[in-house]
Amino acid sequence: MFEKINSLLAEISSFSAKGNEELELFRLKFLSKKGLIPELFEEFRNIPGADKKEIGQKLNILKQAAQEKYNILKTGIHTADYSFSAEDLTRPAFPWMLGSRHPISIIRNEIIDIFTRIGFTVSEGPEIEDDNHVFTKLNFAPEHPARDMQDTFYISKISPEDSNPGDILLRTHTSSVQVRVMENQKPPIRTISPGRVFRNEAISARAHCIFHQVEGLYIDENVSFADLRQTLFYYAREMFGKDTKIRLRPSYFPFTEPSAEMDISCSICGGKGCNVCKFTGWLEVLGCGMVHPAVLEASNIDSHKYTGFAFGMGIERPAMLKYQVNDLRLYFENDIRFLEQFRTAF
Ligand code: 2NM
Repeated sequence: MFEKINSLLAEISSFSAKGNEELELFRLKFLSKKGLIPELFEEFRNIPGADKKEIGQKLNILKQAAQEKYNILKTGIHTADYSFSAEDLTRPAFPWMLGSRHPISIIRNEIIDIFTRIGFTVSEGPEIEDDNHVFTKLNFAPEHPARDMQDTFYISKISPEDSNPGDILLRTHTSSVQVRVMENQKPPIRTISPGRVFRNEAISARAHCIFHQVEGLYIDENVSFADLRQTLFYYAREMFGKDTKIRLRPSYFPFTEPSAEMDISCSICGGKGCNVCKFTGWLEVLGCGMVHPAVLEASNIDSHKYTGFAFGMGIERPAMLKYQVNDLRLYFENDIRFLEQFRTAF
């Protein structure tokens, strides 16, 4: 019996398991009810009294060794699985933090997507501009109030009264990009220009000195106000939902004639009247009109052959509507707690 116990002890101490299956076979062989160790305890009953004490001690040592081996291998296999996956160099790093787009970029990309689907290109231009591209070629009169230093950030201006075309300023709208497109391309022109614009305004929850615009321009032979209306109707339905209604109200801009402002039926209450639409059922979303012949001629486009429409809209306001943001300043502070709430497509 001594020899038997010793050889089992040797077998147990040199045993190692490659996986849970081998370990289970070990348990069945030594420790289970019908295993070798309970069997030895059964034999032990018939051992003569003189040897009983020593063999009993030895048996207990054997049982302990088997149980300890089993416990160690059980946890060991668990750790071994862990380290295997930790050493798998094809695994991505963990935790894998996904970034998020800025809400202004999400809306801008949606607008770009809607217009590129119907053949518009995207054009960009400088944020630092000259007086010519921002005002003069867009039919702003020399004394137009938008040129005033109280509205426009001038980088160099010879004198506040002097609207010298050489004056350098921060663009107040992205129409300046479209002037550059008209100077450099021949009709047909179908383009939108998204970008940052700058106006000298006091910063508050509802106004900021930097904001974002998308302007659109379509020039060809026989472009009509009906084309303008249907294009913007398409845009409104894609952007705000297929049941959206539009209405056009007469307005005035120096660069378009006639000019209009477009309202959509309130996307919050569906036109019934609520806080957001101030109980009118309508929300103002953009300005538009037929490009003024003087604007076409200023960039050498024959206004007798070609007509066009143009429109301009801010991005901040629809983004505030869509995401229920009540303070414009959040868009510019880049607080991570704000930005990480916009994990979405685009
Ligand atoms: C608006 C409203 C109406 C506009 C005009 C032009 C250009 F360059 F063709 F003359 N671009 N964008 C325009 C027209 C912008 O924003 C409220």
